[in-house]
Amino acid sequence: MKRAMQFLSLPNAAPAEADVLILPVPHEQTVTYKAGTANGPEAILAASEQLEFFEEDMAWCPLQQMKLAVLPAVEAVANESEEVFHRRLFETVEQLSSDALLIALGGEHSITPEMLFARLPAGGTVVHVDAHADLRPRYQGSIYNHACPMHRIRARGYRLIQVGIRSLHANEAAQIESDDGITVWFDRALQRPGVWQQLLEQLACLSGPVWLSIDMDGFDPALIAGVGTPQPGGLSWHQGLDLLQALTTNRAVDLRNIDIVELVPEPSRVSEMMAAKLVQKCISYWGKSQGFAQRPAQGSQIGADDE
Ligand SMILES: [Mn+2]
Repeated sequence: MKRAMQFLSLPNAAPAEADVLILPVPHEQTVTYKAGTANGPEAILAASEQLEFFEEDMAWCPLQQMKLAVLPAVEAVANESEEVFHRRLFETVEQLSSDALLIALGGEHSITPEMLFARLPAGGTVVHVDAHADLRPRYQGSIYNHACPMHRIRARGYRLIQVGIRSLHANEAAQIESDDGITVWFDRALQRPGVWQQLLEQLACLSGPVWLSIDMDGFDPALIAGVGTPQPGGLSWHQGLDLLQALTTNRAVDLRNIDIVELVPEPSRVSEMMAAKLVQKCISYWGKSQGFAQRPAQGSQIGADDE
């Protein structure tokens, strides 16, 4: 039996008591270019062993105050249909504590809709970082293809803010043009002076429940080669953190759900390290915004060897 997966090598808290839940979803069914995203969650968690407990931007050790649990992975079983797998993912996520910050690790991007429908049934906004619009109604015969999640999400009425887009079908471009519920920040425009700031201002004005869905190919592949469908251009590391900070410092936003998907481990291990560090930033920025720094030191790190 495989040993339980951990973040920062720390013991897992009881899920009911955890402030942060990490859910590995090593799902890979509809990959179209580079394979390997099924190995993403394990590689990200393994890379996290190399991170410091101290998070330098917020200047604290978030897991001194916060409890974290890595949950058992949700994986497809043999001969299971896509529909049954996604139903099972919905049911698993629906049972998780709604107070905790959920960080789901993919796996391919097709995992996002059911988790969102389970966690935010009353609606909300999806901030979607990606090279691709992912608005196809179906692809290669399936609505569960990794090219389709944002179509499924938009069809249920969630508002979409897409960031870093630089590859899409003409029909997706037409939908974006005609649909007031979708705001797209195309990558080429976003990298011009002033436009990035306009995006941050939009995020600072958001309110209500927000789901942050990060396809790692939204970042520049020069930084992160380990993605299934790389595209030139893309966000810098610091832009990614600016975006996360804009959402976590906005008190009108309830950001309790993040997915980080489409990572494909690669020999240099830079890609999985970047994803692991992004998980740590999510925990730190969110935890700081929730006032955990003022709470007693009873987090997952207590008792762990810090040398
Ligand atoms: Mn993508």
